[in-house]
Amino acid sequence: MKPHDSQPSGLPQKIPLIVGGIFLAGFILAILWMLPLIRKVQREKAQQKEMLPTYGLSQSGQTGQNAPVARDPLTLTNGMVWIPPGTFLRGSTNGQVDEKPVRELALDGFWIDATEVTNEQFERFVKETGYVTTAERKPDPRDFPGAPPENLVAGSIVFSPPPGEVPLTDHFIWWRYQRGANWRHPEGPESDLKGREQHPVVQVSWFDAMAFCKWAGKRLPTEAEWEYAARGRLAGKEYMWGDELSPGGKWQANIWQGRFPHENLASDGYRGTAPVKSFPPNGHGLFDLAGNAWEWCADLYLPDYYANCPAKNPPGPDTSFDPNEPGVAKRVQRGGSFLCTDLYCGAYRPSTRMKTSPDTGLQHAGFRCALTAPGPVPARN
Ligand SMILES: [Ca+2]
Repeated sequence: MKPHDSQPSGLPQKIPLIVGGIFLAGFILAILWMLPLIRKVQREKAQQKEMLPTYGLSQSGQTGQNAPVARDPLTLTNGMVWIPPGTFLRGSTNGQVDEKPVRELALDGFWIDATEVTNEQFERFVKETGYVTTAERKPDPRDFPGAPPENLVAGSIVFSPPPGEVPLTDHFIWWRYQRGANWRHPEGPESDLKGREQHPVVQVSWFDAMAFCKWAGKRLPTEAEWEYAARGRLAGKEYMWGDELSPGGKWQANIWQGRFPHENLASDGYRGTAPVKSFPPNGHGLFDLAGNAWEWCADLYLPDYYANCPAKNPPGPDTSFDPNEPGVAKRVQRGGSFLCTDLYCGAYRPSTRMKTSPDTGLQHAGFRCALTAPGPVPARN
């Protein structure tokens, strides 16, 4: 045996070991990098599982300060409207890609609040339960690894219009995180709710909306229920009131007039939110589904859910994906707000879909409740 056969150079033999070592180190580093994200997703999943809607009236077995109050089922429908069972065409052929395909859905009957939940109603819930909303809590450092502690302050997102025209492609230009903004102080610590008792509550996360619903013995509407209710018996119309945005020059919803986001003409009478019922109801007698405040739905958001969902009582997908922000499980919001214009957003259309992280509060977003319960007893002749 030649010496060089028995004593080959060490390097070629070690190459697989070195490559393997580099790969292993990279893998470990990737796991370490991903760990906070994985933990956050796990926490959100656990939280969302805990907050799943209660379909029906049973509220037993809850303890603690956020326990729902036992209520007489007859009082639950106070201020609610019965939406009879039926079929409707969901989606739009001329909207965004996630509004397609248009499909006929069949829904059971259900109750839905005639208006958005108001500040006065939300205050009663907070007084009775001591509930603290997401925006009032200090952000968990585990959700924001690397963030300086001084930046981890309770707050929420407020509209911050620029002085002049800006490209409409970057919404970060007109939104900012405001320390101390929450449902009691929608625009920040200097603002309050005086005179806004009948305005929709805003700056509430999906979790806050779910907590309110539990307390009230209600639930959030599914996305299908919301659109069915919003269409108000009008099939295939562009808006909830017909095909014209402001028939006869009369505004039908609290939305934006002027050039967005710097010119707020308020020709509908309101620069921000309006008291609920300030605009005409739709065909079901429901107010402000279009505009005023966005409304949380129960569903997770999935852009292609319409193509694959059940045709009867679709409950929403069991997973979420937003191509614009992969990795964040989002919930659906509907109806647009006082910030929507035909030049931007346009979400006062009944088919427009929005998706938002469930822990996010916004100055223009609230909710209304739904309820599964028997319909009204027909009047005797
Ligand atoms: Ca609304």
